[in-house]
Amino acid sequence: MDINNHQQTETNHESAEKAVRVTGVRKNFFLVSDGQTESLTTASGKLYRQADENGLFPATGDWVRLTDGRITSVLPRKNALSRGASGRQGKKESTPVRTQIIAANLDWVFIVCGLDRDFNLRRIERYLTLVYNCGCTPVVILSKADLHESPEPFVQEVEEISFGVPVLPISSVREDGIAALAPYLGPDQTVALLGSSGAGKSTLVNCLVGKAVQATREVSSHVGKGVHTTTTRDLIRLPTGGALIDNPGIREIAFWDVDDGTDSAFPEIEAWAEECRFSDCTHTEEPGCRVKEACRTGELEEGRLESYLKQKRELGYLADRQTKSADRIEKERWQWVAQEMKQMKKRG
Ligand SMILES: Nc1nc2c(ncn2[C@@H]2O[C@H](COP(=O)(O)OP(=O)(O)OP(=O)(O)O)[C@@H](O)[C@H]2O)c(=O)[nH]1
Ligand SMILES: [Mg+2]
Ligand SMILES: [Zn+2]
Repeated sequence: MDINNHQQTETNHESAEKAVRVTGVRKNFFLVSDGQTESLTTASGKLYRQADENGLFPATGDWVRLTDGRITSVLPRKNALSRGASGRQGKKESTPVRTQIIAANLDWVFIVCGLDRDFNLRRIERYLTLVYNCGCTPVVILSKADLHESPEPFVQEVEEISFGVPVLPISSVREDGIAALAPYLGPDQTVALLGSSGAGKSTLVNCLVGKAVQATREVSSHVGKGVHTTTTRDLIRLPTGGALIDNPGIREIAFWDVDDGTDSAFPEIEAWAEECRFSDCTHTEEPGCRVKEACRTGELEEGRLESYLKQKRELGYLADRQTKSADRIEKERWQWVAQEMKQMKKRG
């Protein structure tokens, strides 16, 4: 999206208004860019109060309206990558109850997975579901390909579970496979990086920018896990004109958005499920279950079915819990969008 298309200036009032993009969120302030310069700003009290109700609080990647240099509203999002907030309610409950926006207005989400101890098909499945549920488009990036003679076997394994999603092996340290990322990084494209700590997200950012703009740190050698080096979500401009949003490593993938059935990380299981004898088959012990049959014949791996059933249980639970408030939020959002359109028309 070209920032100039979004520029809305108002001259007939004393207040100066314009649209800018949020490039970073800190505790008490925001970084915003008008395409030329980045500056620090705060949000109006009204925006904070409204955010308590509609949950629409500026996130990295958001387009926002600045009035007299302060953020007064968030423009409608094309999409948003979100996850259940890991904040606990009370002591014992760790169920996510509030969405936490990772990044907004994305053309692609790079699921970054290292070809070291980070490599895990079940985790990639969970990331794919998360990305689909948020209405975003995934690309799987297998980083640290230089650790192997050939990354090809890994690519094949991931392709078998990702159904048409591009799977690209890269090495940021050797700059191998980087050219294949170009189609996703053109001007006006925004990509968010998602993955566990230590997967190599920030190293990839630095490689694409051509200098060390993000801090990186070695993975702990005894547990093989990252040390949570990146702590903020920042939008970084690339020389190609594209934008990359680097994120902190994800600790656990909790689902939030309710699956609307548009895209699924398990299309083959869902196709077999159509052939089960019972339409509400749970694929556990019912007779005439085509999915279980696929496990017996070796068409489907038991581990993948377990992964599918686990995700289903989580999503089903969340759906019950959220339907009401989600409907309300959606209604409010559309009222707001309609208002917004009217205003924009007025201004010409
Ligand atoms: N061999 C090899 N190591 C890599 C590659 N990319 C990253 N690494 C190493 O992996 C470690 C972690 O990289 P980071 O870029 O800090 O990982 P991150 O995903 O940003 O981690 P968090 O910020 O903690 O979420 C560093 O020691 C990097 O040098 C690669 O392509 N090959
Ligand atoms: Mg990092
Ligand atoms: Zn079944």
